[in-house]
Amino acid sequence: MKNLKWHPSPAKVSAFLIGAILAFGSPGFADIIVNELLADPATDWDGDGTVDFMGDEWIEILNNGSVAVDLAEYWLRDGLGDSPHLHLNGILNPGQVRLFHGSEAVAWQVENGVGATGFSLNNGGDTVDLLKNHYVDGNLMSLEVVQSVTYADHEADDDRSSGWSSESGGWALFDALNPYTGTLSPGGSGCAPTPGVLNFCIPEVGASKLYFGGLKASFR
Ligand SMILES: [Ca+2]
Ligand SMILES: [Ca+2]
Ligand SMILES: [Ca+2]
Repeated sequence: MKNLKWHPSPAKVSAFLIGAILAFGSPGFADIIVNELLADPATDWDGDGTVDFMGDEWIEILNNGSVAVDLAEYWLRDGLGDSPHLHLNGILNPGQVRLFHGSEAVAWQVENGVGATGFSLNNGGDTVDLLKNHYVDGNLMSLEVVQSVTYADHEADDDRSSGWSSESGGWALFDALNPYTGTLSPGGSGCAPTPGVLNFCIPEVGASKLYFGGLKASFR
């Protein structure tokens, strides 16, 4: 690990000691959680004019707690490797979500000299870890896994997202843009992806794409 510029206190940490508080492909129930993700984009989700397998992946983060949280305490990575793919940023108020695109991860990686792989969300299924700074006596010592979400192959097909559903109370597949008719779990919900807004079910594909396009613009 030759370049630690992305680390806030590089001199104090020579390696990441990941405290594995692994949760079960289910919520770790920290206040900050991975709320929804899209691993196989077929749409220009980040709005840069190009559909890109890396830049248009996205991960949505939710503040499920009762106080505002500084996202600079948090990092994201996929299931492989020790190094995070993105250092989060910004203040997230209770009940709010924030969307991070793969292109944002690439930009951060390039800026910090740690490659340019984006989130690297595998289209055959993968795990997304949410990491949090772990301090000892006020010194940042490691990053610990506070939530680990696993998605399956059929969740990572063109423009299908998956995430927590308030309707079902569990992990659900949002497949309105590319309906899933198989029998694997989670099954198709007929609901559209909801990047940048809370997960609720909008089945009308055309309307939802327009609607979220407007919402995304207003959230940025
Ligand atoms: Ca992918
Ligand atoms: Ca794009
Ligand atoms: Ca959402």
